[in-house]
Amino acid sequence: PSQAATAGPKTVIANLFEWNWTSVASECSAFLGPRGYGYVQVSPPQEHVRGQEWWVAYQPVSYRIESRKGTRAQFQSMVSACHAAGVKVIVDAVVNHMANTDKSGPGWGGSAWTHYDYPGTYQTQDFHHCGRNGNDDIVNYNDRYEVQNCELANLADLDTGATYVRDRLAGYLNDLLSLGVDGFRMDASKHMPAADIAALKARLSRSVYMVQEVIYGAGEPITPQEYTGNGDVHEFRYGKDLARVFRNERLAYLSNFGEGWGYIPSNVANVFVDNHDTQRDVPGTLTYRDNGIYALANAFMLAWPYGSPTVMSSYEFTDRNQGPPSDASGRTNNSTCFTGGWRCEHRWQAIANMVAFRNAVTGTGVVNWYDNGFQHIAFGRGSAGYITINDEDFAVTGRSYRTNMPAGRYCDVIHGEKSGTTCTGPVITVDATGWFRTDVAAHDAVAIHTGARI
Ligand code: LM2
Ligand code: CA
Repeated sequence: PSQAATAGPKTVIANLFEWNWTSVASECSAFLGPRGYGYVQVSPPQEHVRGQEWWVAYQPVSYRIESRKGTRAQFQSMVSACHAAGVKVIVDAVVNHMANTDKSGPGWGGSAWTHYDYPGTYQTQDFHHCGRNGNDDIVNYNDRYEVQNCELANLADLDTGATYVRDRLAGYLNDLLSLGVDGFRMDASKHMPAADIAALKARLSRSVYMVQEVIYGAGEPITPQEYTGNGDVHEFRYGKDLARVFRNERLAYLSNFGEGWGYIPSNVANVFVDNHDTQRDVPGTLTYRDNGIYALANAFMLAWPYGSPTVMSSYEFTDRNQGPPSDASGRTNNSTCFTGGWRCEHRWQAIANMVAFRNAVTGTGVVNWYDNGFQHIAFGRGSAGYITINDEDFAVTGRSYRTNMPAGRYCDVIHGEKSGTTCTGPVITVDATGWFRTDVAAHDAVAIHTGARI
């Protein structure tokens, strides 16, 4: 059954972490487009060091579009397939650095390289050599110069202030734009001055969506706010605080979640419950391993009008370095959802159907907030949608909820798919005064919106 993508701009991003290009192409037409996702974010496409670990992708050795995830031709047809399905493509752009000394050449596609020497691309003078800490590594995050000029995990740090380096990086980004790419997730943005990113942006052949990775750190001199002039910024506090609220505090506290919590302005914030780093490295992060609670947190994110949301899609791992399921020669396997380790959170019913909810409620504010003081909350979005989330250990029964929605019969999209005039799950009836009555099981939710009226 298909949940038709509804009115409103499609702004939700699906992060298909480490998926190969052929699989991304299929997913755009089979699922992301039809369900209303606006963007797919893909892992770094440039040539990288060899190795099984996922993080080889974050060690560029050349700007050939040739990686474990596929060839340039496969990348190109992926972009075309996604566009045909109405899905834009965001590339994870690694521009702060090249490789480190863990691995040695040649790269995935055969390019020769050694530390600080990438023949035809960069030589030693194109890198910062910050002269700190004995090995040029970043140690002190309270020192702006060090964070931006020394080496992140020993990765050769590009002199992004230099004209040659800026031109070369813009050449890479413009090559991607020539292949039809729509946006960039700027990796390690905190490690580059905002002005250096602005200089890259000014060299782009057309305007694109940009989201910068600047991890908020309490008391640090480099802040997410100083990058908002270039475009969106990941608001890392959102997923961290949301996990704490779900695990240890009260959902009732979420009534002013967002700017009220000191975050960057909503219109420049990109948010997520987890990303590829936090799911591995930040204790307490909500991930696919939390199953139903993870789904509830994502449903809340998609229903709540702060920032633009990214839905993570993961493969299972037991070791933080473990790469994606791959064949004997190291090429990433096709992603077959729910088997072979591919968890496909973006397809979970309670998450996927809330994408259409978000599209349907675009431009509306929160109305009719309710909470019980603890783990049961409910709110509407204008006259277009309503959700109630019950994270108590007990069911909430016999309650009625007040919406601003038109009277009618709606499919509960947390548990059902609208198919024509029927719903495969519970049907919710909103009466002439806007009220509806429903039970909500423990650790569950009920959501309705005008795109799923039956
Ligand atoms: C990022 N954002 O700023 C990415 O989101 C993050 O995933 C990247 O780290 C990082 N910056 C660099 O692009 C990953 C991974 C690291 C890995 C690096 C480079 O989290 O563990 O570092 O990619 O491949 C690896 C080893 C690490 C070692 C390092 C240098 O895992 O143990 O540290 O190489 O040898 C000494
Ligand atoms: Ca840097």
